[in-house]
Amino acid sequence: MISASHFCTELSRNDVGFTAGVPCSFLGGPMQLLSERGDYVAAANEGTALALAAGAEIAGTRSAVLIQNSGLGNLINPLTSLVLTYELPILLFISLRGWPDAAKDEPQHAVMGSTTHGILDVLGVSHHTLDGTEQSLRLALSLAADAHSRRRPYAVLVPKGSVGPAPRSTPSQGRRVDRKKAVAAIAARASDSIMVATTGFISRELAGLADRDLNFYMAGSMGHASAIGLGIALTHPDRRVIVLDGDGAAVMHLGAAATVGDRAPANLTHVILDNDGYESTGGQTGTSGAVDWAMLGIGTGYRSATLCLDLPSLQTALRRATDFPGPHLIAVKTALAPEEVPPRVTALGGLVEIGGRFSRAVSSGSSSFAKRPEV
Ligand SMILES: Cc1ncc(C[n+]2csc(CCOP(=O)(O)OP(=O)(O)O)c2C)c(N)n1
Repeated sequence: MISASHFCTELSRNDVGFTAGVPCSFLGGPMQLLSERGDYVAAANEGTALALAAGAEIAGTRSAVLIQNSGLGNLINPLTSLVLTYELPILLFISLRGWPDAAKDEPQHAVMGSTTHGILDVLGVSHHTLDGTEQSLRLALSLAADAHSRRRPYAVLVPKGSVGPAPRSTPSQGRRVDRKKAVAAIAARASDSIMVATTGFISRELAGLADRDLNFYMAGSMGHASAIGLGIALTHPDRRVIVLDGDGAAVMHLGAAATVGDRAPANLTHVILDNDGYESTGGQTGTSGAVDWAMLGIGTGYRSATLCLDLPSLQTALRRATDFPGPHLIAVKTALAPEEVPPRVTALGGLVEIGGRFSRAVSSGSSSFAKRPEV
């Protein structure tokens, strides 16, 4: 395994002076060390990360992005129409979830795991896959240096376990709501509402605490929870829809808030659990720190927007969201909790089955509660 510190030293030796990215646990070690030394910008999404690197590169600083292959889709537009078009030789570190054996990873990584190499080939981006040795990193970076001299981007692919972790330091966050308690409080108010829960620990927490047929658990497609909820709310105006989002996911595709405001469905409540980090991938600092959710909600056309700092204010906001027409945005400050890892959604069954169960429950109008949350 290549240590995170060796990885960062090699970046410096290759004159990489600017990095940006979106976390993957496979690259968590270098991301943490690069952030600590001030050389890393947490980007809202992978396309933004690449555009940031492109800006720095155009302005004369050798640049790299660090992303998970699930975010390759977010990056392809600036890769093709900016980086390749303007011949910007950016270095791409892309983790390989779902590879080499998709069956050994979560199902949402299967398609991208088996196609990452091929997508890069089709786009004409050369790549090298690390084998966990320092020599493979050195070889990849010398191939990247050669590509740089030809003004071509270069991708270094990072399989599981090839780059080491760095000690995690959990910032002191003051008094915040426990994630489990927040999810339980929201589930307890759900009644016969449809719930859509975002990628990662938030879906997993909801599935573990209060599974029901009317819950749709996202496993991938990070950042699209509010758009999925909006699609359901618009096509089922007679049903209440609660979207359970994370701050990292909400900012990933923040533009969806404008679409919610534009369509303004009365039956939609969008709850954002804001822990100021990407808990699901190791608690890295995110990019939502400066967001004022209440102003954002009102500014994009939600009918109400509330920031909750404790459980009673969350419960009040949820009550109001039931009593008055929406769309409502409710943000809750929750605590990072590294020791609390909820069970995987796939413990309940296959994603196709869980999705099918949800569709049937929505169209039959029925809901069956397998578990009731305790508040
Ligand atoms: C497009 C994309 N990029 C990156 C990831 C990896 N990833 C999965 S969950 C997650 C963190 C989500 O953060 P947030 O929404 O704040 O929720 P939290 O994990 O803090 O509960 C990340 C980065 C992904 N699944 N998809």
